[in-house]
This record gives sequence, C-alpha cells and structure tokens, in this order.
Amino acid sequence: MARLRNLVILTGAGVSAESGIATFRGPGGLWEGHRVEDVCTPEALARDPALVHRFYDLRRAALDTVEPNAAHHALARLDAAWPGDLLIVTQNVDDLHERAGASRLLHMHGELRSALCAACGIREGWAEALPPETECPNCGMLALRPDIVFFGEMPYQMERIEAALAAADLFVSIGTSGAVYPAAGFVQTARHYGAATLEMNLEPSGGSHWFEESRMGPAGALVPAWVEELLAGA
Ligand code: BJW
Repeated sequence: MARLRNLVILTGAGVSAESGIATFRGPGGLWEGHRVEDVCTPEALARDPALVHRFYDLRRAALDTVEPNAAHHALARLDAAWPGDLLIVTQNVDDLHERAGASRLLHMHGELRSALCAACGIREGWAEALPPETECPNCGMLALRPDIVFFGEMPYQMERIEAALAAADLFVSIGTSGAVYPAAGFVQTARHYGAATLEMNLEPSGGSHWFEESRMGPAGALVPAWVEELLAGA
C-alpha cells in the first residue's frame, strides 16, 4: 500500500443505498415503477417533459430527507487526508459526497440540484421544482431541463476522468453494478495503464472479473475499514 500515490474512486448508487436512496436495478430499484426509456433518454424528455421533470423534481425534493452515511464520511476523510492525487468520480446525481465534505469530486452523470439550459448550455444550481418551460436565467429561453446525463448523451468531464485513470496507481469501484458505460469500462482503462484495482459491492457486479481484488458487503462497513487500512499505510 505504501507505494500508492494516485487514487481514482468510482462510486455508484450502492454507496447511497444505506442513506435510503434506492438503487437503479434489482428488487425495489428506482426504475421498478418506471420504464427507463420513459424517463432517462432525450427522446423521452422531448415526448413527455412533464413526466420527466416531475420524476426528477420528486427525487430532488427527496434529497432533503436523506443524510450521508458512513461510506460518504469515510471517503471525505480520505479526500482530506490523502497526500497524493485523488479523484472521486461519482455516477450518483445526489449530493451526499459533498455534504459529507468531499471536495476532489466530480459528478459524471449530472446532479439533481442543477439545471441545464438546452439552448445555451449553462448549468445553474437548482434547489426547487423545475417545471418544463422554465426561463433560463442566462439566455432567457424556455429551455431549462434537469441536469442529468441521459442514455445516449456524453457524460461530464470524460477527458479529466481519462487523465486521472491513466495516472492512477489504484482504481476503486464502490457500489455500482457495472451495467452502464463508459463508467463500466474504467476498470479496464485503469488496468491498461497499470493501476491496481479493487471492487467493493454488496454482490459481484457485471465487471467483477476485471478486478484484482473484490470485497463483498455493505459500503457503510467496507469503505470505512478500507480507508483506515489505506491511511495507516500512507
Ligand atoms: C451496494 C449496496 C450497499 C446495493 N453497499 N453496494 C451497448 C453496449 C455498450 C454500451 C452501450 C450500448 N448501448 C448503449 C450504450 C451506452 C450507454 C449504456 O451504457 N447503456 C447500457 C444500458 C448498455 N451509455 C450511455 O449512453 C452513456 N453515454 C455514452 O455512452 O456516451 C457516449 C460515449 C462514448 C465514448 C466515451 C464516452 C461516452 C450515458 C449513460 C447515462 C447514465 N445515466 C443514468 C441515469 C442518471 C439519472 C437518474 O438518476 O435518473 O445514471 S443511468 C443509471 O445507471 C444512473 C447511474 O449513475 C447508472 C449506473 O447505475 P449504478 O450506480 O451502477 O446503480 P445500479 O442500481 O445499477 O447498481 C447498484 C449496485 O450497488 C448493485 O450492484 C448493488 O448490488 C450495489 N449495492 N446496496 C454496496 N449497501
């Protein structure tokens, strides 16, 4: 562990599950009551903006009822204490990593508490409901939409992520099913550039075989233990 300097940590819905935010897939998953193609594509947004905006309004409002859990707090502690480069790449659109105190963080699939103008591209912090045809504070067009990366759209900050993966000594994936690309391919990119790889998940993910080490269990228990282990050797 002492040779490690640069860390990239990918998080998914499993890291927020113990905070009470439903994961996407599997029993009780967020999309059990919705067809993915009804809410999570640009075509669905164009077809029924009211449905899509309402879906994300409800989830934005629900953020007020949840708190970061032990996994978020442990990662924030690691972020604050780790002397080398570190990047937390979250697929999650909740704000629990930052509320725990993490700062070396990016949201590759967007953020619930942000609105995106489909006309001018500005991203604006947004805490309230976002009805369709809300006026953009920058360009005045009625084109604000949830700032969420839908299927078929390019995730945010891919160049920065790829540079971090290329420089990583250790790539860690936490609480993600490995069902959605490009995030599901990060482990292969990291390995290609020589990083060690570790997965922490409740159960083996779709990409488990790519990881050198897998630890199975709840993130709220596994992540704090791993962070202590890592900082003890830093
Ligand atoms: C616990 C736990 C606990 C539970 N402790 N663990 C064919 C082949 C390959 C790719 C494609 C293809 N056709 C289309 C594509 C591309 C497509 C894609 O991947 N589709 C797949 C369905 C195949 N991807 C895209 O379109 C992306 N864009 C893109 O590719 O652009 C082009 C490009 C080209 C080149 C380079 C780069 C880009 C965009 C993807 C956008 C994803 N957006 C969503 C929706 C966000 C909005 C919302 O919240 O509603 O992001 S989809 C959804 O899935 C969400 C998540 O971030 C993402 C990943 O889900 P995640 O986090 O893994 O959650 P789950 O529920 O799947 O898994 C949770 C895991 O946690 C489980 O394993 C549990 O066991 C575990 N767990 N409790 C630890 N307590």
